Amino acid sequence: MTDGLRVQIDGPVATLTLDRPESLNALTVPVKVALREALESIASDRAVRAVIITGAGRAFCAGQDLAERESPDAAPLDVEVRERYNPIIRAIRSMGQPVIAAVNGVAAGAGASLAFACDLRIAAEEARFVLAFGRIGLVPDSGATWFLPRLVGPAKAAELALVGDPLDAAEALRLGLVSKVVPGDRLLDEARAMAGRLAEGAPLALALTKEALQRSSTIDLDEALEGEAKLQGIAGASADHAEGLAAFKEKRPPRFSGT
Ligand code: T3D
Repeated sequence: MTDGLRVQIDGPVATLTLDRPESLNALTVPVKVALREALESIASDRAVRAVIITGAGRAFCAGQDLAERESPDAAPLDVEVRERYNPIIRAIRSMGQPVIAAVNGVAAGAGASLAFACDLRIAAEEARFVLAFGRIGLVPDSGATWFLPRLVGPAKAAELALVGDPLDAAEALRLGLVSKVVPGDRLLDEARAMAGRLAEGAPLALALTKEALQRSSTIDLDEALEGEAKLQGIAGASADHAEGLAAFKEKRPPRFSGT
């Protein structure tokens, strides 16, 4: 436990729990630093094969801690975004392991952005997403303007970002923003089950798949086809590919090593 963040490693699955329930897990400087450090440390830990991010109590995360902003020592907003928020988003996107947001309650402001940046989202029935930035005269940050149009389409993204009405879990499921909606008391079990399935996959292939999906947003079809060929060359030369083929022939589950 470090300053509002719990890090728990159970075999191949790391669970990061934002843990300041009294302020709906709002993000302070120590939490942001701890979250970034935890993600960077997990990224280089080959034993961890899937990551879950969730929140303690009734919220996932209410974004920037607005009380902290009143401190005379608070950094200018552009500096805070550049130096504290953006590295968290980059860490999630650049790590090879898949990251699941287990959205247990309200995800507001940069808390919503954090969920959008993850590879997969599972929501509790009581979860909701609020692009709360506009209500306090700010613009969506931490990747929200990049992720949201890609996740839900430009028209819905514009509505959510400009009007700012909450998006409930059922609507998030209908839009494809979340993969699954489950009762709150089942959320962590569901997230762990999904993380467990991911952890059984071939780590190199998963990391390369994540890379290809991410690049697809900014390249044309020809570049995507060539990129896939390159990545397939890497995956095809891996011990995990040989193991996958052997397991198929021997009609047994594969045991991937990540090499
Ligand atoms: O550095 C920078 O500033 C730049 C980066 C910005 C990134 C951002 O994230 S900007 C957006 C910041 N977040 C918000 O504006 C959200 C503010 N919160 C809300 O709008 C609402 O609390 C929610 C919609 C999230 C939930 O509403 P509700 O009715 O379920 O709960 P509540 O009663 O409003 O909040 C419960 C408690 O949490 C309350 O404290 P109290 O009165 O019981 O002592 C409330 O003050 C506290 N809380 C909620 N959000 C924050 C917070 N405390 C600090 N910071 C918060 N963001």
